[in-house]
Amino acid sequence: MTITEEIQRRRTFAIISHPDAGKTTLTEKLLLYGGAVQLAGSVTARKNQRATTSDWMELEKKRGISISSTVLQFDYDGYRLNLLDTPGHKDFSEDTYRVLTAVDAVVMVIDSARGIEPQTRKLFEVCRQRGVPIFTFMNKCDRPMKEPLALLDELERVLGIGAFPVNWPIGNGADFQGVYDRQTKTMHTFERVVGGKYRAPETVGGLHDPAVRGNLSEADFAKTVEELEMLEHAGEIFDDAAVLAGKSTPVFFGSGVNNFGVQLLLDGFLKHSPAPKSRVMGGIEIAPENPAFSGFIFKIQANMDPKHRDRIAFIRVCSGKFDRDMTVHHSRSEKKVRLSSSHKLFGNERETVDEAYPGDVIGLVGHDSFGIGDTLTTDPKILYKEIPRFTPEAFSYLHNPNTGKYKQFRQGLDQLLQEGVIQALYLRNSSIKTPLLAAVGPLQFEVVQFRLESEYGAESRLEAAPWSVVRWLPTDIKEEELDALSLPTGARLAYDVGKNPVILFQNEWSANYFGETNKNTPLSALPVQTTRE
Ligand SMILES: Nc1nc2c(ncn2[C@@H]2O[C@H](COP(=O)(O)OP(=O)(O)OP(=O)(O)O)[C@@H](O)[C@H]2O)c(=O)[nH]1
Ligand SMILES: [Mg+2]
Repeated sequence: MTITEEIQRRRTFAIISHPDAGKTTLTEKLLLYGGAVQLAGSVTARKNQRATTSDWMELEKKRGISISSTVLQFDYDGYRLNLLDTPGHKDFSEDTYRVLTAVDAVVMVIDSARGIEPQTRKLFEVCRQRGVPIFTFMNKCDRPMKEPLALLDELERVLGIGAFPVNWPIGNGADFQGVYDRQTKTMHTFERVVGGKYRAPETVGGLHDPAVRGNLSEADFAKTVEELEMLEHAGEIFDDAAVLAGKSTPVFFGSGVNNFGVQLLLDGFLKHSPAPKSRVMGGIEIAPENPAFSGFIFKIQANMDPKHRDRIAFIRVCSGKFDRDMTVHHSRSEKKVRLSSSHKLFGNERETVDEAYPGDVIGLVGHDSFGIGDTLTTDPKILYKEIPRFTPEAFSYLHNPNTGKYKQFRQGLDQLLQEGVIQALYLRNSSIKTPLLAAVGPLQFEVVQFRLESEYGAESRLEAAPWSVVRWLPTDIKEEELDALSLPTGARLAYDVGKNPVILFQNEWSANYFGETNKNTPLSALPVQTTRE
């Protein structure tokens, strides 16, 4: 296959939504229908223990929520898919936002009983800014759902995006039978299978075919026919250009847990979603066919495999071909590095990969100098600046109650810090050696504690810190100038890991007051990305 053919068959996408809409469940069902797993590990299989391929972390299985994004690569119907399941909770959104820089399209999952929820709206906004094409899956139609027309209207009204229903639900809640595919003009009715582990048996036929109608009541059938006529009457057609520009979203209905409509979503997505495109950086366009290999690291994760206890840097390949053992330029260290340990990923399973193409996400092991946002390339002129930065809003001290285990505590914390989901700050002129952790949301601290214990055998104790706002000072500020600053009550000076000075404030008001009264010392709400000596 030529490089162009390899690129054309790649589909790299993320599944996003508000917590609990069913992303992980849908991911598992896409794997089932994509032939990547034989049996879907159902979330509901055992009451409090879930077994899905993408929620592999101990705490995810226990809580039944996603904490960290997961990469799943598999082949289906001639395509190579790189699928990323993301966490919905806002405390973990930093990870989700980074994933959005690495994908070419998203599937937005909506709980049809709830409609557009706040976190979906935020994620949608990021996709729109990046111009990422969005495909919508109206999930949980097996529960009493909102009227399908009202859901479409919500997409248009709340998100301001055009919505094109590719298929339409037949029945609703307990009477949900399947969907009508408007493009092929066929009814697809499904049978429920226990736990949704296997593909749902499906009957396909024309709208008026009595064999396909299942248990649909006359009233429901009449309603479906009427709605379909209305849609036809509106005369809208599928507009590929508008979808690729992120101006219109194809809408699919179904139920992930019951496997209804999953195949139609998968096939529809593959048909209409884009292959990897050029990326623009600093006004220069880098086409995927560019002969130079290039990519950027968007995620780091330690201890994915308890057998190995190492850290993986996830890189999204953007141009050229990756060959194992190749030597590349590493942007952060400005050194040449040889990439010998490369893996394709499937949840927490990995397998050595010898080559990769634009669109692929691969895992690199054994490079402690790699950080989030770094570019790896054979052409040092290429430098990606894709990774967004975040302002922490939660602060807490992390104590080590067991001095005998200081080494495990420190090593564990350092490795988790490298993953970039928490930051450590150090108070200036303080004898306190306890790290002050900063994160987007407090749940992240619980994750750190749990992982320190389960992955490093280190106990820890959290202590609330009195600040809620952090601002970065100019990087060229001198120590004497820091001494001379007059801070509002309760505010403290501290340093981040790059030794950049910051001010911790008790609240927004106090930060604003400082800004007003110290016009010569501009503060930044976003972390600076330099390291001071
Ligand atoms: N009734 C019904 N329940 C569903 C459906 N899909 C998922 N669920 C349930 O919804 C709950 C949440 O599902 P998940 O797949 O974990 O949701 P998620 O979006 O991945 O959640 P986070 O990753 O934590 O944001 C689970 O209890 C699922 O069994 C569906 O089609 N119908
Ligand atoms: Mg999930």
